[in-house]
Amino acid sequence: MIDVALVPAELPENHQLADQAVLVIDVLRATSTIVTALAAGATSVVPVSDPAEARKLAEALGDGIVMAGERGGLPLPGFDLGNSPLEYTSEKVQGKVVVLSTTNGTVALQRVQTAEKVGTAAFLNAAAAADWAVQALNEGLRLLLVCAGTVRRFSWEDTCLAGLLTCLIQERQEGVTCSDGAVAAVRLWKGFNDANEVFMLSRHGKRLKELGFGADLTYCARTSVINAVPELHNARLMFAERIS
Ligand code: 3SL
Ligand code: MG
Repeated sequence: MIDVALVPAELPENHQLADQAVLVIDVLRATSTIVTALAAGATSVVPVSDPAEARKLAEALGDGIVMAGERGGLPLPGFDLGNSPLEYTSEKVQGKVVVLSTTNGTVALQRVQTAEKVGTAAFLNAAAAADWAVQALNEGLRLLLVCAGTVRRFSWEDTCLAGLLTCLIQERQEGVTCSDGAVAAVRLWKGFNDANEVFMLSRHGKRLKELGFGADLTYCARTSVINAVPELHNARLMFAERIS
């Protein structure tokens, strides 16, 4: 079955996700940034919820670290990069470990660490994420798509991607059933032609535009252009094929 948590509050209280494969979705912008950083050659991305924790971890890890993240959409003081995926060029992140702290996306990632498998999805890697999900289902795992939401509230764009992923998974695997959350996500997604249209109605999309990040929306709307899935291993996200 494909299940969708429309907000992280739907996750089990005790965080027990042992028999599940979880795809975390924060289209605007954490999971778009994560997949972009790895595609640009970062060796891993370490998601942390708290900026102070990010500073401590970066100190402990030593050289080759990029401290990154946002609060209120804006770069954190003293950090090397913000949370705009367009900042993550190979000049800045190639061969580096990115320690990333964001308001919603990295917090959701920390809440699902007990799952058997954890990956991240964005429109950018939608087709690869659907393949990853089908493989997990074939391994006998239950599948949960977790929408990171915006400050604990429902997020339009994350739910639309959950809908697209559900459609792509069903195209690849016959007979997969859906929870009510997954059905709702599909209905929502089917009302749009593409991610650009989704972002035009999204409250957080509008906010990012006001903050001057309109180009991020155009970039994050690109669909299935990165053919890889960041996967969590030992608290670090790496592309699955780079994990030995
Ligand atoms: O909340 C998050 O994880 C961020 O992606 C939010 S923002 O788009 O950088 O404002
Ligand atoms: Mg978001």
